[in-house]
Amino acid sequence: TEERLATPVGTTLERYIMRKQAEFPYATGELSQLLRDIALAGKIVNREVNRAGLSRITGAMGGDNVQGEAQQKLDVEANIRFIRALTNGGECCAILSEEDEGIIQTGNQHGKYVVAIDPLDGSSNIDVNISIGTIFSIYRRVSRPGGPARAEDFLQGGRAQVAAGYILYGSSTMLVYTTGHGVTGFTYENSLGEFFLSHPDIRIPERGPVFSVNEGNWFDYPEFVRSFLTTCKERRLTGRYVGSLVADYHRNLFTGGIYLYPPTAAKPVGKLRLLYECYPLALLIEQAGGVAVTGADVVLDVPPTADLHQRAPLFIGSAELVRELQAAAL
Ligand code: P6P
Repeated sequence: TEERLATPVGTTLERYIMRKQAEFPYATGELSQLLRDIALAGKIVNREVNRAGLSRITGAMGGDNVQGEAQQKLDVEANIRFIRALTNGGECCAILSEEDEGIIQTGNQHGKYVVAIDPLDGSSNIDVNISIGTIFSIYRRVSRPGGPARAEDFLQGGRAQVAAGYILYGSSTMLVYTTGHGVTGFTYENSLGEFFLSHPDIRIPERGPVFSVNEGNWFDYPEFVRSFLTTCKERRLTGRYVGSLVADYHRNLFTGGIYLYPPTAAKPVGKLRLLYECYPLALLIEQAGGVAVTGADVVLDVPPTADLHQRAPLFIGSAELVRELQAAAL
């Protein structure tokens, strides 16, 4: 019966993955293993993030860590942790990271998947103890197995993603992801070192009370953005802008609302990266019943260019609000 199949809240990520894999007989377990590898790196980064302030206080910054490596900036450290976990896990043949210009070959040349990742978005928030996040996007490779991955593996377009998600290092640490069958949230229990199922089926409200934008750029925004925001204020919506994409996105996912990173004269295609910020968050929001556009166009339908680090404007959140903005952009 439906109840029997429903996965009880409190299940560990491990048990959840195994149960879901059983529902897809053709699944051969590689994607499951890849998600485990990402969760492992998330646990390690979570520990580093929680210690960051202390390591600064204890003067450890600039010293050597346990591997005798120089203490790294946290975003560089996170990058190393995800690369190491994805390399050791064996399922990922290459990584595109916000921290590295080119594709990172892991050496797993028979790995079926590639991962595009922003290891620690919003790292400028670390120094002021604001929540930060990891954003990841997974594709099945299309280049010849047994050889190195190629740019084309990462340039398949947003709808070719087989999975996407984020880890939010906030008041609690959460892993939220989709494999195309809805959005699931797990909360990390530090004392046990486990992610537990806490939000089995996340759906964003059709409309919501929040708009998230940097109003400091007001006079640089296109007219359609200013008129949309003026309407939000006339409706007495609430302005909430953390300045950390994953934190703003995650709050709006639960309260309903819209996050905006518009184009400006200085940033004609905005600031956020298409492959490892806009595409994965857009897949998640569509799976949760929301909408993501770059203005007139739906994010997941925007074709990638050859620039692996290309940027795109982003308007994302509750369907009613985003569609209203999209209509203003047309
Ligand atoms: P601005 C952080 O640098 C980031 O990439 C996102 O996490 C955040 O939403 C945005 O940029 C903030 O940018 O220009 O408003 O400071």
